[in-house]
Amino acid sequence: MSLTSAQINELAEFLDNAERNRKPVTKITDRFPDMDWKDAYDIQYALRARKEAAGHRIAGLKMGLTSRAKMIQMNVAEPVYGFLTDYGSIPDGGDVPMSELVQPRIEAEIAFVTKADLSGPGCHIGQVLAATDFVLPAVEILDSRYENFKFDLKSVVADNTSAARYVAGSVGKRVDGLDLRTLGVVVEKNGAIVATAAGAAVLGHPAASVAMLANMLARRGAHIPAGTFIMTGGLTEALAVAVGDHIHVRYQDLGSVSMRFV
Ligand code: OOG
Ligand code: MG
Repeated sequence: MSLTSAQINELAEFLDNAERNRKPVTKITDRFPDMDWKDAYDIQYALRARKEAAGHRIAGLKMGLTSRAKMIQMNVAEPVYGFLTDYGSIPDGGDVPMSELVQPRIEAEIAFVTKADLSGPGCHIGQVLAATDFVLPAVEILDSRYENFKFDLKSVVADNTSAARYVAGSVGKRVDGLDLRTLGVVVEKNGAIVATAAGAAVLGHPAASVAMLANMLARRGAHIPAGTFIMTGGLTEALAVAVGDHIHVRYQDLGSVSMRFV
């Protein structure tokens, strides 16, 4: 089935309101069980247009559900992409106000910043590494607009893949001397280690996630422009956080990223 453009816009407004009013809703496929993949991304693009019309800027792109840990946790089997907003950015070491969020979860990721355009189809790791300016450590703070993070893949695509906040670290490294597959990551919550992972957890190599993004964008006639900040997806499963929690993620070769939930 294909939704009408009136339905696409109505669903984008519905999800935008859920975010702005911090009122979680039930997944939209309950109401539109026959919506297709194009409908799901059409809703996400309509949501993105609403944000821009409201004066927000798009600050980057994200891939999600790129690791087995995340696929198992969310019971889905395919990666998805979404966008990052300017108001979602939290400085490294900064405070994350819980009053603005409903049910945040954090995940450690590796982010890329590109220096050349990347286009699919057929985009591969070699092209991604050649087009990478530097990589950064990053933490995504998800906040699903669906009650208790209960969704299917189409619903979460429409909801901009639960994107809410993100923190990028400040140590940018060129990829030449790095083996991103074996790069280790240690997640600490209030001083205790709560998760560990290596870069290969994301599709065997985080650059494969960027290549997949270029190939997915190509289906809509879009590409990744030079200078894009891209989060490649959670390396570990997402961890719930509460007021007072301090998160500190250590990255081999890339320094660390931290934040406090207030
Ligand atoms: C969907 C977003 C997943 C990631 O890094 O895997 C994501 C969700 O789990 O709510 O951003
Ligand atoms: Mg993520």
